[in-house]
Order: sequence, then structure tokens, then C-alpha cells
Amino acid sequence: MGKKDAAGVSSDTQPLLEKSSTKKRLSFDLTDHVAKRQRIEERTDHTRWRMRDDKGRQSWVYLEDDQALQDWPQSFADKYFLGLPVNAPDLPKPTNPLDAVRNGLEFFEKLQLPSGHWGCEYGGPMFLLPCIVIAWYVTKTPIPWYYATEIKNYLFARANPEDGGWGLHIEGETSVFGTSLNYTVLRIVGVDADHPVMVKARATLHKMGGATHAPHWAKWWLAVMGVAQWDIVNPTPPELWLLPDWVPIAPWRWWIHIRQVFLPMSYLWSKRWQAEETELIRSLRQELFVEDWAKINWASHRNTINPRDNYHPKTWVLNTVNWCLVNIWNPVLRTQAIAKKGEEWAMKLIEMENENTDHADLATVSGPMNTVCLYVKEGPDSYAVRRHRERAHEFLWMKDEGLLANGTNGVQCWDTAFAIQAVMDAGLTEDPRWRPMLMKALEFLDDQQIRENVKDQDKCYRQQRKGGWAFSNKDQGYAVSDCVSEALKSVIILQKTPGFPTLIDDRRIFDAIDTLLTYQNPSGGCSSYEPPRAGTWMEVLNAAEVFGNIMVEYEYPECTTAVVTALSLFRKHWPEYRTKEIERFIERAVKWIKTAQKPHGGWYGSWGICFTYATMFALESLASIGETYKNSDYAKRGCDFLISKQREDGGWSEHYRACETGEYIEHPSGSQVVMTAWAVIALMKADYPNLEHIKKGIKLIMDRQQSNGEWLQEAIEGVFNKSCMISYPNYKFTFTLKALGMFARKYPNETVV
Ligand code: LAN
Repeated sequence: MGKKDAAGVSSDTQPLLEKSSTKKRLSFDLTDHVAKRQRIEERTDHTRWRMRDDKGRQSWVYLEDDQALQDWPQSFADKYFLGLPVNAPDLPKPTNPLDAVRNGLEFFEKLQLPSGHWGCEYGGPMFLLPCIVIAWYVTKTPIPWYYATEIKNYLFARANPEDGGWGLHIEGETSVFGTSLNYTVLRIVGVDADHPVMVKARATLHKMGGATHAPHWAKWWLAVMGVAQWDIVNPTPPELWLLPDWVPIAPWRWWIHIRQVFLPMSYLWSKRWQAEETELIRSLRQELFVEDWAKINWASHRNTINPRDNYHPKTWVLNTVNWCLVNIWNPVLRTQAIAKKGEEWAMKLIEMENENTDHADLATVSGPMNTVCLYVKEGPDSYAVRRHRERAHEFLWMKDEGLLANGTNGVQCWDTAFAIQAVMDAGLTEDPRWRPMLMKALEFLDDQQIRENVKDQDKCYRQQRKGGWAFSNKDQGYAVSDCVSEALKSVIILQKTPGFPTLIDDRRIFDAIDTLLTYQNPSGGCSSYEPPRAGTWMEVLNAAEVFGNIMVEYEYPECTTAVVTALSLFRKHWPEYRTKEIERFIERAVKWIKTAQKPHGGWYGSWGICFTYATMFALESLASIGETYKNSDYAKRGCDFLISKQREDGGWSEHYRACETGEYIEHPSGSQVVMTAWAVIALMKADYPNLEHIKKGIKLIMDRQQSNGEWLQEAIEGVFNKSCMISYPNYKFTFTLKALGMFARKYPNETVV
């Protein structure tokens, strides 16, 4: 890649810190940026975009220079991501599931990136791009014209065709959150207020009450911009970080994402910092509100919210706490010294996060917020700010519709682990045809294993992570129970396959196991990043309004199963290592899975939609201890639940609203390949006896495969915090392949075509 990078890559995406004249260039750009209008075009030339994969750090580069264009040709994967013709050849029509797997792999292999992983768009949430773009604006970070142009195109493409607004996520109904922030983004990237798209969006925003009706996070961003006044923002006092650790509500006990968002929020709220006033900011004050801006009683709108944004209404407890903070704590009791101490400790924690992630930060909300905090604290040219600026590129993704923000800095380790397992499930790991692809994938996971705990782990409230894997890459470095598990399984599978080297030695495998064993909760189940540090009662303090289940960790059938299956595989190969603990862990974990079954027989999914996803995992857990349809009532009821949802055409199709409501809901657009794959995998794991149901599902998956081996994108697959959906585009490859491969191996004599 080095050679390509050297060749005239647009200067705006070139790593800033590698330039000798950075300081000079930046100070020029900053004044320029404020004075001049943002340059924006109708579209960019899509043949000039390239995905740069620097050992699993992904960023999109726009080649303005013709010579660079020739030196760095567009790859198959680049074209695929951009929706350009890839001209993948037609393959012989498969007559059985295993041939369909081979065709699928033929296509999917071409999407493997140079460092050995699979990447993809990880969009869906519509509040992430605003975090990045507003942070750029208030920190006077220049926005390259080709970013501005494609951000505009993406948001235009994603505006609700009826009312012109934007929702919480791409399939969601229009909300004040989505509309107020994305409208602001469009103005920042240079779209005029009288553009028809803006006129329509503004009318919709006003119908919903305008920005005074936005949820907490939007009000916070607008206050940072100076478009709203700080009095409209419910309090986020940084002095909460000064509470002793034993205090039941102390923030270190909150879910990692909410505490990492609260951290920068609290810092800037305390400072009541606002960006330098500009023409645009003055104009937005007129555009975003229904009321006359000068006359708005900001404090009276702290709790004003449009019902569409109010998924989790604030509890009376939180409202009372907020009232006390606003009316007693802030004006009477909060001394300068306390505020200063709180701010200082919050900043220290932000700095530790930067150090631990090399300024990439946990995800796409806290990262941009931290950028602004550092800009305020250290000034525009500090190392931390410049490093944040360049790492922001790793959160952006370019596709046919334009430029969007990913939920994290990629899905590298996660999708790579599933890709390996799909090949394993089809029994093709020893086939020399797939060895180079698998070898590269193994090398990637080898490189991405986290080798050390973070510095001062206890001080910054982090969880043990040594030997683990993150969802994205090791730079981000947050080990997650199921990411560690899936990666570990894939490594063990390959390293135990004849012909593959042992890149990760036993000690490193044991490190992963040691970390995995820390994830079990007293109940037996496993959560995501850390075992829960407080009870679910903490949800009474959920201030975000738009999300559910956000304040603490919960136990999840998905995470629990991943750990169970990883430990089960591990103990087959290393029966001597921490034997008793592993045995007990598995026993207690599966017991918990049983308690989590819903009366209808399914399990609620928190990270995929919804009952179909989690039921697949739960049935796999049961199967891992030998409980299947014929000998387990739990497994039987799980299968019966899935069978009751199978559609006429053999497929399954669950709508994202199931995640919000907790009831299974059919997707109006009919069967979905990914969900069908989840359901048939579940039935096969549970040894469901009536093969006809499984065969019908397998046939649907095969029928949907294109002649070049690929599957096309259908409805959104993933979810978080109950209300926000997120895309997992590689699932249409990894889970379909897994389902077909499992079928081929389990029922080698069955035909489906
Ligand atoms: C993710 C992505 C991966 C996901 C799985 C590994 C699939 C899951 O099994 C465990 C939880 C995890 C790691 C997860 C947690 C929440 C994330 C990070 C996300 C859904 C991606 C984006 C989301 C994050 C919270 C978005 C920012 C929004 C906030 C509410 C802070």
C-alpha cells in the first residue's frame, strides 16, 4: 500500500502528522475555512475513490491527481463498495448447497482486503455523521470538497421520500433528532437554505416543533455550536466522576458507551463552551426553530421533546434529579472549585482514552465529542486534536449513495471471524482452493490480537483485555466477549487444520481464555464489554430519550453463546487448562440461556433483528451441551417458535420493530435471506427432525443467489439499544454460506434443487 499512498493522494486525507509543514498549512486552512464558503459540487467521480487498508485501518481516499489514478487502480472491492460494475463472471449454476457455497466464496473472496480482513459499510444510525461534521465545524477543521459533496449526496439520498426528514436510523420514521442534526450537516457542507431539499426538510422539522423538541444529544450539539443556548440542555455535571467508587450511581458502573459519551458531554456542558459565531450559525438560529430565537425561553424547553423521539421517556426520578441540579446544585451549591475538579478529572479520563486507543476512541459519538473537548483544552494545533482529525477518516464510508459514518471504525475482526467459520462449516478448510484466503485471514487475526491490558486499567475503569479481540481493530482495542470468542474459535479451527501454521501460540490462546473467563455474570450469562457493574434499575437515569437499555450492561444470549461455544471448542483441544472453571462456566451459562427463553419459545436479540437472531444463538448453546429438539423441552419450544414463523416461500422475515416492541413482527417486504439463514442454522443446530422445513429455507437461499455467486442487499440486519438499527452487509455472505455449508455437511445425501 505504501507505494500507492505516496502517489498524489489528496492532501486533505493524507495523514497530517506525517507532514513537516503541518502547522503552517493548518493555520492557513483554518482562516480560509471560516472566511470562505464550503466548496461543494454535484457529485464526485466515483472511479477516483479508493479504500486504503493500512493493516486493518480503513479510510477512503479520493485521487484528484491523474497520475495517482493510474498508479493505484481501483480494486474489485472498491468497485463493489461503490456500486460500480464489477463484472464478476457468471458461474456454473449450483445443483447442490455445497456448490452454492463454492460460488458464494468465489465472489466473497474478491472482497477480502489486502490485510486479510473483510470490510463493509457499517451505517444505519443517522446521528453519527452529524457528530463528525459538527465536530469538524466547531473545531474549524477543513472539509475536503469531495467529502462535502458526497455527504450531501448521501443525506439527499436518505431523506424520507415523503416528508423530506431523517430518522434515528435509515429505515426509521422521521424524527427531530435525525432532521435537526442532518439539516445542520447539510448547511455546514454548503447546501443553501433555499434548496428544495432543505425547504422540505425544514417544513417537516417545524411541523414536529423545531429544534426545541429535540432529544438531549441533539440539544447538546446545537448548544456546542451556539445554535441553541446551554440552558436547554439537561445537566451532565462532570463532578459525578468525583463520586467515590462505592456510590451505586457512580458513572464507572454505567455501560461503556454511555459513560464514554457522558464524559465529553459533561466537560463541555460544565464549560458552557460555544463555537465562534459565524454567519451560518446565525442563520441556523433562524432556520431550526419555530419560535423567534431571541425570545426563546431556553430553560423551559429542557424537557420538551417530540413524541417520535421519545422512545424512552425520562422517569420522574431523573426529572427530579435534573430539577434539583438546575435549581439547587448549579446556582447554589456548585462551587468553582468543584466544577474545576470535575472538569479536570473528566479531561484526565479523556486523555487516558486517547492514549489507549491512539485517539481513535471507542466509537463514533464519543470520538468527535472528545475532539471538541481537546480543541477547547489544548487548542487547534495540538497533537491530540490533529491526531483526532486524521483518525476521523476511519469512521467514514463511501458508497454509491455518498459518504456516511460507520457505527465504529469498521467491522474487521468480527466479519473476518465469521468468514472463516463459514468455510469451516462447509468442511472446506482443507481445500487448497481457499487456503490463500484463509491464510490471509488468519494472519490478520494474529496481527489484531490485543497483547496487553490498557495502562492504568483500574484508574480508567477498563476491563481486562489481554489476549482478546475487538469488534473492529486493535487500535480501538476494546475487547468484547463475543468478538473475542468468534475470533478465537476461528483461530483454533484454522490452526488445528492440517497445513496451517501455528501463528498464535498456546500462551496467547490461554490469554484469550483468561480474559473470556472474566465475562461471566453472577447469573451465569455474559454481557458485551464488561460484566454488569450495577443493576438494571440504573435505567431510571437514562437521559438520552431515544434509546432503551443503555445505562448498564445486560446479559445477552448472543454473547453468552459465543463464549460457551468458544470454551467448548477450546477444551476439546486443551482439556487440561482451567478445566473445572470452564466446565462450571459452560454449565451456568447454558442454565442462564434457559431462563432467558420467552414464553413463546424464542429469545430476544439485542444485536441482530431480533428473535430470529437470538434464537439461533440460544439453540446453539443448548446443542453444545447435547440438548436438541428430541431431548430438550427448551430446544423443542425454540424450534416450534421458529417453525411457527416460517413463511409460505420457506423463508423468514422479521421486522426491526420487533426490537422496539418485544413482539415478533413480520417484515412487509417478505422473506429475507439473512434471517432465513439464521433460522435454518438454528433448526439444524437443534436437530429439528422435519427436514422439509429446513430444505425449503435452504432452497430460498439458493434461489436468491445471483449467477456470479453473490447475494443482494435486503433489509437492515442489526440493532443496538433496542431502537437503533445498524447494517451488517457481510451477513448476507457469511450466514448464507454457513447455512448452506452446514446443510451440505449434515445431510450430504439430501437434494434441494
Ligand atoms: C456494536 C457493534 C458490535 C456489537 C456485537 C459484537 C455484534 C454485539 O454482539 C455486542 C455489542 C457490539 C460490540 C456493539 C455495541 C454497541 C455499538 C458499539 C455497536 C452496535 C456498533 C455501534 C454501537 C454504538 C453504541 C453506537 C454509538 C451510539 C451510542 C448509543 C453511544
